[in-house]
Amino acid sequence: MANFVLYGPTLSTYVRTVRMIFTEANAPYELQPIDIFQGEQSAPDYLAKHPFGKVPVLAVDGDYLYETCAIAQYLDAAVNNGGFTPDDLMTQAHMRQNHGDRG
Ligand SMILES: N[C@@H](CCC(=O)N[C@@H](CS)C(=O)NCC(=O)O)C(=O)O
Repeated sequence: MANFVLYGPTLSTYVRTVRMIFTEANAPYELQPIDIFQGEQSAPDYLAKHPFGKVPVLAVDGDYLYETCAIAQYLDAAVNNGGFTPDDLMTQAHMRQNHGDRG
């Protein structure tokens, strides 16, 4: 299995979405807290991982993914054989629709 590092604070609902997938799939990962109240997401080394300075970021064997929906879709396939993704296309679309960005 790949080496996963999740960047972000545990108080973030977006970060929690990704943590729930790891937990439900019983897949190991490392959590790297990012203090968004101290502006750590705006540091140059973090912006190299996420050009818009948001959390979460998922590192997969040193390659970086951002946007929770993209991370969730990748992770479900990578560690859970797509078990969290409905077979029905319309249901899939509603699942992704409900995760739309509100901020
Ligand atoms: N569209 C992004 C939204 C992520 C997002 O808004 N994260 C918030 C924390 S919950 C954040 O990074 N806030 C810090 C900031 O905006 O500087 C995603 O789906 O990952």
